Amino acid sequence: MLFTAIPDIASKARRTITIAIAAALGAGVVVAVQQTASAAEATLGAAAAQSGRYFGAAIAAGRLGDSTYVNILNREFNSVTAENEMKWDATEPQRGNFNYNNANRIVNHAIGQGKSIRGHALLWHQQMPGWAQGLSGSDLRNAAINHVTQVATYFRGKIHSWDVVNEAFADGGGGGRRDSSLQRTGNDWIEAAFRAARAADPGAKLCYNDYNTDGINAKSTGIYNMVRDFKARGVPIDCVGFQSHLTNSAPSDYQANLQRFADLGVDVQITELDISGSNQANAYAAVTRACLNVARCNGITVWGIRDSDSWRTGQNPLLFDASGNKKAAYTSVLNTLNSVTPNPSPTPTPTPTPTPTVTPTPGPGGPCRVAYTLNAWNTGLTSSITITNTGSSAINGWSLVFGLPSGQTITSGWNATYSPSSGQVTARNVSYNGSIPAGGSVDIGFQANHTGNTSAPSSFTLNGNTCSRA
Ligand code: 9MR
Repeated sequence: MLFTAIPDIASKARRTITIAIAAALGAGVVVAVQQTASAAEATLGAAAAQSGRYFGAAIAAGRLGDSTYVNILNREFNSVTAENEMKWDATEPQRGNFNYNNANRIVNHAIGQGKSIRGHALLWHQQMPGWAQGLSGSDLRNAAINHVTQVATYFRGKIHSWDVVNEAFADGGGGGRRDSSLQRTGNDWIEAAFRAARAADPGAKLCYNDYNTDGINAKSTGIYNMVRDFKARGVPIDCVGFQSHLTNSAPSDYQANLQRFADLGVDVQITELDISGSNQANAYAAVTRACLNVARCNGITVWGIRDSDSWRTGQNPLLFDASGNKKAAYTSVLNTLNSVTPNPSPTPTPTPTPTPTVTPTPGPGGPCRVAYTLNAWNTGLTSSITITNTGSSAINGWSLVFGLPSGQTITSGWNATYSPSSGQVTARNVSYNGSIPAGGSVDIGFQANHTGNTSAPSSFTLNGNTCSRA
């Protein structure tokens, strides 16, 4: 088996390609390779995984008893976000008293179904608990940073990306910060939150998330300038979330806006997509296409499953109707996701090679370092792996080989394909992270079942070179 974001996705594509290649060779033609390379996947998650991306939904713990809802969730999505259950008011209702019951209902469901989890949101000026609303100055700052540390530590290893700070920029033309009690603790509150989150969960991507930032405008430019400044000063930020609560269409410069952030060296994610209006299906396709066109766009999350689950009451902005039927917008998203060529792209050739070979790039002392963090519970575990290129030249195309300890079986993964699911595993780059500049790093990870042995692999080999361990 070969795993990308959820199990059997890439394996199906690979199987199809292999069969097609055999057929093509037998028939003396090769054109079938190209046709089957874009074989249609039947669900949003599987279709997105063809290019190493996720397709997620915001879900509510309170709806997990609704079988129509859960059937769609289990079938279609390979990432989930808690719509409200990981927010400050939900997780720390009294100061220092943490309650993860509802968040864990979502986390456990996701893990049980082999789905990855997007964390939302560590700090936001809304949905602060009453006790925190009454604080200011250093008292609030300390409470906020403690909250980040506690929550990110509790979920360490289970979250692929965290919205560390949500909606801190003002609407309107100024491009500056929004006034809030958090902002009044000092302009550095955002970077303090990111540093605390990194220390608590080094394996999660750390995102800034906001709305009305979907085109190039004063607000998105204010955020752009913050990200550029953070990158220049080494503040740990990995991604920017574009909520994309849209009406009728995406801004014409939607893709260009994503790309300018990506060009700063961060990933971009569509985090709360919903679109109302009569042009809905086209607009959904345009947003999906834009993400596919930006190599650093990791995935898309829609903000709810059925129209009846949406916070935009009466606007029907989602992909399924109130009865759980697929809408035209669903089909347009699925078709757009399926229009990509799976990665790695098979090239039509008279002697096709189904498995791409990676040329080892040996160097003195090994050109790589691996940091491996592991978080285990009863029968499951999550591993986060940071691969650093310690050589003096860029690595273009990589595969990381490691022996998974006995009893461990990979069920899902992110930012790489994993094959096979146990024993000697090879993790290969996906389309957007194949190139690691000298000194650069990529973060990958996976979830696995275990039968009691929760040890880490003892060694890692990148393109034939044994890596040092961080
Ligand atoms: O969808 C969420 C809704 O159930 C809550 O009542 C609301 C509270 O403010 O938050 C909604 O989600 C918001 C998200 O957390 C941040 N971006 C805007 C979303 C829609 O309001």
